[in-house]
Amino acid sequence: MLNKFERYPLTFGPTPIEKLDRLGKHQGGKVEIYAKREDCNSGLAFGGNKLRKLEYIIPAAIASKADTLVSIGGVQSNHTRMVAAVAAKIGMKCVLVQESWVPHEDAGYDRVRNILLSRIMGAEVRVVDEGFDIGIRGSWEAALDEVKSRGGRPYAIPAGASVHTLGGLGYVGFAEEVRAQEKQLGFGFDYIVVCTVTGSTQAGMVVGFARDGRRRNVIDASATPAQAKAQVLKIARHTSTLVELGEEIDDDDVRLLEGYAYPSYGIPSEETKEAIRLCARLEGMIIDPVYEGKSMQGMIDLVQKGFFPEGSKVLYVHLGGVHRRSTVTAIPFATADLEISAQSEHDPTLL
Ligand code: 5PA
Repeated sequence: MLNKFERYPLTFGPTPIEKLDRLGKHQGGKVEIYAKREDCNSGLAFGGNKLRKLEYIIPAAIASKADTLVSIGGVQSNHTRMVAAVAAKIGMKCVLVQESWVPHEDAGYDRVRNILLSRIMGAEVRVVDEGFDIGIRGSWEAALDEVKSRGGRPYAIPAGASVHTLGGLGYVGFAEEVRAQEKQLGFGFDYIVVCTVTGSTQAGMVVGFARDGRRRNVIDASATPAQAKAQVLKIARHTSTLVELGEEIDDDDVRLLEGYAYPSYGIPSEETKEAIRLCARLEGMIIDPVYEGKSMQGMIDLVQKGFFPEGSKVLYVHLGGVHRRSTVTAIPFATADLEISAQSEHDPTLL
């Protein structure tokens, strides 16, 4: 489905699928659990899901003769870390807008882990006050304008590389890769469990797997599931046209389980922390408290509830994510952060 699109390689190649035998047995042994290790996909700054998306976006950035990649995320965004790494690798400058997506009290929060790595990789980092939102943001548009006013040539990459017109392609490729691996393995997966926030990972999978008609389960970690679902559908429909899928994407194709994002984006519940410990102790596999901890918690809960029929093969997708909270405090859910901002009308690369 992707042959006609240019791809700039940023990853090692197909990611491994590993059986999580001890976790499966610990959960009662009725289903088989496997992990697709997107966290091990590249040598670029610890890798992760953004690279598959950026592989299809970077050729457009290069063709536009840009000299600066401009992107946005929370203070501890994995995505902005990946954009900084890619900019370094291809020899462009990088400006990152880091918003206050997660309430935090630890003094070093804006100086360590992901944001530190982005600075080390040479990105110009701006920390701003805005709260969580997966849409298009004024602070990001202001950063683009500023690069222009300095005489630079910015290339805009939206949050999570999601509402970029090519943002869904990477995970269409993921689906094709899994299909090829299933052939080698001699069996297919009945369910895929993955975490969604800005949506193009899930959207790409929805399109890539559409022809199989198999059920895929996706765990919301955004805590704004209505907005996330709408964004996944929009990206999936756009991407299905791009790749000439020839099939409609229905509302029902996007299955987003809302029960695990509590208490809010970025804050793990006790159950999320328990899932992280379990996975670490049984498998030595490290997952983070913002994204994969929640999808792991969701998968474990679904196994316990008997949601997956006995004998099912479940593929858990580990999308990467650097462990990023040293302390965790229970902080009330701030509804003021949930306003949906207007979409940009100016940039033709945005959906
Ligand atoms: C992220 C996203 P999508 O945004 O494509 O739905 O992916 C969710 C996701 N796992 C899952 C990890 C480790 C992720 O980093 N991260 C964002 C970021 O700014 O890092 C886009 C939110």
